[in-house]
Amino acid sequence: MLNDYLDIQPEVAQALAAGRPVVALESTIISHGMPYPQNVETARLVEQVVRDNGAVPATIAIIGGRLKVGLDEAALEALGKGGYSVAKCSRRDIPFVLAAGKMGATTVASTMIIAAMAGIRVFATGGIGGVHRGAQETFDISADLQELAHTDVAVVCAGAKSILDIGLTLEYLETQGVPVIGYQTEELPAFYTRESGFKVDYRLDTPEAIAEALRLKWSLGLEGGAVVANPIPQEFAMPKEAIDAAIAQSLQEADEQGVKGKASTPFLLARVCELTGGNSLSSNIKLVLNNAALGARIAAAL
Ligand code: PSU
Ligand code: MN
Repeated sequence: MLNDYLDIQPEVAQALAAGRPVVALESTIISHGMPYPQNVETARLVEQVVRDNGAVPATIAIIGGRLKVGLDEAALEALGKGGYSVAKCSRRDIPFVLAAGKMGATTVASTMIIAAMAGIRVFATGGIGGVHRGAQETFDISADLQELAHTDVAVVCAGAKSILDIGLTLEYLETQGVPVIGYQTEELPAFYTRESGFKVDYRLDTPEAIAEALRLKWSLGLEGGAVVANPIPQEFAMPKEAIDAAIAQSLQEADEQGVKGKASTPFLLARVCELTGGNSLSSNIKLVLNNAALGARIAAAL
């Protein structure tokens, strides 16, 4: 059993045993999603926001041959400082990173897997992986989508970045039976912006309504997760033209440099961040905090 490799921090284990709300958090966003030291500062802040909203945070990573659910200061620092030297770990990578005793930053997919093992149902992050633009040729479709199809964890995010093909991502989720819920919105947000031009499946306006939908889904035996899309607060949103231009340039550079496979998403995220200066980073931090708060309230309502 993989559970033999699971280390649940005492505070998290106690909360789970007592039925108190817990929110899972991922570590790829720390190691690969933001520069140091803002990544570590954000990881700490996110945990604090989860607490402020009545839940216990459980940041997930692979460290020293163990699946860690709940990290201490030193672990957050190591993941943040390690940056790209920390292995990006999705579903397929888990056993190899474990066996090697290496440090692994968990993506949405692998964080969902480990959260589910621990009994955590709600997970908050920035953005999910999806169907990449040009996937008709490259077949680049994130393992996150397949995980959402099968693993019973709701993922609170700010939608999908338009480094992805948002329309195809929604089609894939529909095929896989993954509901996309808009929190107080009918439109799927596109991470840095509140609009994407695409509709969500269901708009729900309270954490309680979202919790009730999830409870029903799972009690009916409808396995799999859900996407809870929470738009970035208006005051932190980026101008669409600036972000679109940066994304277009990043995609072109990735193509010219032949970047593909698991390197693709981190490359695009880093380039968009560089090209938009610090602006996109501060928007990114704000939206993650916003998602952490909603995640905690949904977990409390569950
Ligand atoms: N999108 C973001 N920020 C991120 C990621 C995606 O806006 O940090 C990370 C998440 O960890 C996600 C992973 O699970 O990238 C997806 O990578 P891939 O496309 O290789 O599956
Ligand atoms: Mn990919």
